[in-house]
Amino acid sequence: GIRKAWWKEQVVYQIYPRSFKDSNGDGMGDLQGIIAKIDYLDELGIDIVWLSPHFDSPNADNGYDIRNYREVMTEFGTMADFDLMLEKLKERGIKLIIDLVVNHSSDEHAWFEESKLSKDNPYRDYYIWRAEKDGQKPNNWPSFFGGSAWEKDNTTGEYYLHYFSKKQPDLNWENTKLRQEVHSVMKFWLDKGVDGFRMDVIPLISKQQDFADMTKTQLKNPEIVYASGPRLHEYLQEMNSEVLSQYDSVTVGEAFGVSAELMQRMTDERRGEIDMAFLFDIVRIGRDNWLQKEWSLPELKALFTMQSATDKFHWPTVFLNNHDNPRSVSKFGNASSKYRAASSKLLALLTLTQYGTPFLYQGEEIGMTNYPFKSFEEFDDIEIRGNYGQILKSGVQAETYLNELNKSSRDHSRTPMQWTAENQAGFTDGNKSWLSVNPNYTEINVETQLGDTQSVLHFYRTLLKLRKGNDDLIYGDYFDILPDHKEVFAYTRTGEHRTYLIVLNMSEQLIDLNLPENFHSYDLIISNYARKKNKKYSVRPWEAGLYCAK
Ligand code: TEU
Ligand code: CA
Repeated sequence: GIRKAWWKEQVVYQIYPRSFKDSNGDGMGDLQGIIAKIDYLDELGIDIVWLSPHFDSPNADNGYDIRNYREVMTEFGTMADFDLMLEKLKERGIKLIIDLVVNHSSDEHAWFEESKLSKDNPYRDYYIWRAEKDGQKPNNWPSFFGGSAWEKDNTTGEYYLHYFSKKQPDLNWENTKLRQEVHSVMKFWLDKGVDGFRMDVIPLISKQQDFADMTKTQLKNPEIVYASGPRLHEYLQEMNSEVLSQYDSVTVGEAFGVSAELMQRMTDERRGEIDMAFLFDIVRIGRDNWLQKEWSLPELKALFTMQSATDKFHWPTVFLNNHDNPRSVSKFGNASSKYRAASSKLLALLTLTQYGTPFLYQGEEIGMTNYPFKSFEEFDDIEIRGNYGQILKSGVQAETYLNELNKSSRDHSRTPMQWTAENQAGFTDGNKSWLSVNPNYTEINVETQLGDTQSVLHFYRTLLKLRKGNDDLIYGDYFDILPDHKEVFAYTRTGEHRTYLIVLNMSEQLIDLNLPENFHSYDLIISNYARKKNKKYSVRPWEAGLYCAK
């Protein structure tokens, strides 16, 4: 059978600190804000917090550009605040994993400031420098945030590589010294007591050493080329034996640009690399860059089946949200006032009964929705600011682009957490927030939902309780019983003791389901509809039910 592990049985909650809770009225979330909400997290029932970057940073990409890996971002507080937060989390038995962003650093990192001084500086090889080629950039590689992945630095006249913004130069993992620095940063935090890492764009760390131009096809998805460097597995194995194997920790890699096959190699327990990975296939279904196209339920189901069909040496993650993607209720559910609550609960049931470790994202537990962006000025994201000009120049109408961003932008998930119906949603005591609060905060907020036992928040709490320690739901076999149904997602989880049946109507239609005989005697455990119905398996709009065999 499957090897049991604490991180397979627990539920992770991602905090994007700048948008979680502001404690000092400056409009930006901070660590004291998190501390103030630990009771809330405890009562919600999550087990592990994943904290998006809290390190010293000039914030070109909201902390995903680190200036000092051993210091706390001034805006978020001090190391003493961090230590206190960790201690308070531990008191409640909540674990903490932090973001390891080591494909690149900030261009303001001391290593980079040294590196650019001269070609023979001892830190030169901490980054990737190349000379001009025939008066041109070293190759045609693009940056995800617009333009070329190469930036010329005038001090030496050479170019440095940056897959993301030019404020995020890529680190040179070919250099043993650099790898040792990373290991030592990891030990620094593990020794403080953190329980592991979420590894930012980890498959990108090993670079194709021929630095060959990409073909036209490759240029459409450069991440595939970037993620298939020759030494990735070697680096991960080294990191594991030098650092991770010496701690009881958990690691989850962001598998950007990675095929299911490559992911299997990274997370195979026998290989000693990382524990889990985030595949993008589900969260980005129908996405083509900033375009959000139509997708079908059978396609989505096939992805869940694929994830769960791994052998006993792999363990998947389950998530529908994070700080890089729109709000799940707006993408997978129905954010209209009529169905928002029901469909948010349906997605809760989906996320918490699938095969794999669930990762929730702040605000998901109250059904926060996408933000209604009306103009480009309202966006903060460097990805949009960097690509905007190029996209419009290519002939795309501004209106079309804005329309698509209203479905796909990363900023949807970055608006402040909605705590109360008061000014600024109770996120800050000040008069403004770094990114606007979603205008629906008077309706969607924690305070209101705490007082309503039928709320989305209470549904999450109930499910989290139900899942805790339930080996059948956690380790049980996954089976999709209606893979081709276009509206209903129905599957079973069969463990040693029990079989659970999950029936999710992902449409606004009333549907008469013909489920096989053997399911007819199942008992309803939990549903997002209060009223019972006469016919057991007819499913109402966005109805979600968890059933169990007698
Ligand atoms: O994300 C990488 C990633 O997969 C995408 O967000 C990517 O930036 C974009 O969609 C490409 O079109 C990680 C972090 O989660 C993200 O917040 C950072 O901006 C990025 O790496 C750089 O560190
Ligand atoms: Ca603050």
